[in-house]
Amino acid sequence: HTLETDAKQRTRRQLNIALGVPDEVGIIRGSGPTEHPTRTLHDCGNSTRLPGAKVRDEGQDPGQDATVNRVYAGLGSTFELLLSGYGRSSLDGEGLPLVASVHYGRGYANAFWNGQQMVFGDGDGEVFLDFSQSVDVIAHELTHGLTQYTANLTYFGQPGALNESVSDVIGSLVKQYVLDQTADRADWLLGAEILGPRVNGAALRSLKAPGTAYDDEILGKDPQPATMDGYVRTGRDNGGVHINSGIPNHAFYLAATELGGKAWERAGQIWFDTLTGGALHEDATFRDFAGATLDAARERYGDGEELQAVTKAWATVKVPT
Ligand code: ASN
Ligand code: ZN
Repeated sequence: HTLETDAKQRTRRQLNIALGVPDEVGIIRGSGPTEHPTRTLHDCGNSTRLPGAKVRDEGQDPGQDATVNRVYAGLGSTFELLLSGYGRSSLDGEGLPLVASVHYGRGYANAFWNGQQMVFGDGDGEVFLDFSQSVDVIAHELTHGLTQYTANLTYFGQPGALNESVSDVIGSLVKQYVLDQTADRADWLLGAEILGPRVNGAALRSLKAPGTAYDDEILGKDPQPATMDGYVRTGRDNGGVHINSGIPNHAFYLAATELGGKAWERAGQIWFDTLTGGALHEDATFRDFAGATLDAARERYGDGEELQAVTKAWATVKVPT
């Protein structure tokens, strides 16, 4: 990654020299790809106005608010996996500053990407805890930004479920990267740390066993299918984006565990290449996406065990390629 970044910085310097711009101007933050994140954290103070009051800038030491500190660290870990794992400088590939707001609303039980920044609620404390407590949830929201700048998958039906799935996949990979876990040791759960005391469950979702994350009087049973046999046709949830994402989620899990080792390395690289490589249509179906992962695997690793593992994974979840 440093190669690409250095080359771009050299080009910029050449351009600055040609334009008669002093050299220091070329290294102003935000003027090109950076090797470090530029994070800004805001506190909504339980209001729903965004972004709220600025509470921490990049490079400032941790303060008293654990939520701010967790989100700051989670944004940093996600930035680091994108850069050191895949050579990408932030969401847009050009060092885009990362903005997040915490304490959004009162007892707000969700987190989201609004097209420009991340937003985190505190949860109600009974069903959901502070959404910053799972690093995979932070990375999930941030990945919606990455998708927006790359494949831009339409948030409805199958492309919507793929959009959700790549957020879960990279969410889980960031957790594994932070814990330095191999695929066989990972929990493959999304939001394991944010289910409250009144809920009977392990997490929001499971990539290893979709449909088993919770079974509860308040939330009901985890509705996710693991294969096309359980595909849910519905108009709710933007056409089931958080439901049918179980199918591509499970395909990733199968490919990653078949390959073994660190899931962000080969399986993660193939999914990253698929998302960012420009071959996907915004309205990609599961079949389109699966085909694109095979192309990405072949392109990067040739006709070897990677291609085999990915082919077998899609066959197991019954998505045709
Ligand atoms: N937390 C949810 C998500 O990122 C919010 C939403 O429904 N868009 O998927
Ligand atoms: Zn999402």
